[in-house]
Amino acid sequence: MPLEALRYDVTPVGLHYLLIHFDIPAVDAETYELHVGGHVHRPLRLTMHDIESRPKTTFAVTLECAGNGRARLSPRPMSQPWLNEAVGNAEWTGTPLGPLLEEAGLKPGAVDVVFTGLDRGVQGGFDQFYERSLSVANASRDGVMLAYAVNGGPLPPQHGFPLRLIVPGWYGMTSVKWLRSITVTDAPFQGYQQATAYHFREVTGGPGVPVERMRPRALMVPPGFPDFMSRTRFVDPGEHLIEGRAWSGLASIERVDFSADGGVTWQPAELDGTASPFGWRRWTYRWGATAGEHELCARATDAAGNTQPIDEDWNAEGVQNNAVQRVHVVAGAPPGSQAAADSL
Ligand SMILES: Nc1nc2c(c(=O)[nH]1)N[C@H]1C(S)=C(S)[C@@H](COP(=O)(O)O)O[C@H]1N2
Ligand SMILES: [Mo]
Repeated sequence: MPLEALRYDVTPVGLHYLLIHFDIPAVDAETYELHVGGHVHRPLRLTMHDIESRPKTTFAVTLECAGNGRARLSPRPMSQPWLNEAVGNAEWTGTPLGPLLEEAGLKPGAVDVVFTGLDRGVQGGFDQFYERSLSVANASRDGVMLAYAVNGGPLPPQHGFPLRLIVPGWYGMTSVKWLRSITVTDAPFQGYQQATAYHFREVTGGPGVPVERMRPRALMVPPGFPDFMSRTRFVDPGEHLIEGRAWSGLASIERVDFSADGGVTWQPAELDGTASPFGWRRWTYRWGATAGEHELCARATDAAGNTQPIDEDWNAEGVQNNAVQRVHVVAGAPPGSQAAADSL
């Protein structure tokens, strides 16, 4: 998502980020069936008509890829080289998952709920369908839904047509697209995307800690205009309204701080309210730009006291890097401009 799209509370679908491990599968909605089975009393087969006839819910959810910020790590882990743009806040419509699991009737001893996609590929030496799991307790939480619409329109192919999981608060890999089946297990799920990938490992090959909820992050709309190659931004000296969004999957956002000197000194930004408990919050800061170079930073803190590190937390997969954003800005005339020529 281009960072200027942080200006929209609801991210237009074409500006929302995308992460697709393999290929977008071909699906015929007419013959599509979702299979719910495994360790349940009543396995279900649901058509899209069955699913769309169930109770319906709509709310905005901030989705962020666990690899957001990866390209800032050095040495850079080999995977999608995101800077800060792997985020979006769309309005998803679907049916809550909890009641559907109740209807299927979990058998005693149910442990995990496995969500399997229709997309197949090879990763880490394994031929697989993309699949991830949640514990029964996490799968049954409020907000977890099977979504078939986004921003009031049908789900487009790239976002999981005809049906995807949405898990608010968790990094994006949890929200399995192109759902084929939901399988309840009586033993912990050990699939590749669950047990091997998506771990925070301080050393390559270490056991690591599973990646789950989004760490807090604030991002700003980069002010002014960019230099094509260096991405340095130019603004006029004077007052600028800096705006951005902040979110955390661990607790609600409590404060955002702004720095114009690379994180040496911080000032509190103003926070707007939020329409969705699962969506990002807008923040603003009135910055008085003096002529010269500045490094603008924003830092979010949530109600549980989690905040963003100033420097990157290196790890082998390059996940959960929520180090503060840095935007290099020159207040004054850019080289080669009429204003620069006039001042000679
Ligand atoms: N079936 C399937 N689901 C998937 C993926 C995938 O490759 N296949 N990618 C995951 C990852 S890593 C992320 S970050 C989100 C991205 O969702 P989006 O493309 O709708 O923004 O989808 C998740 N769900
Ligand atoms: Mo992701």
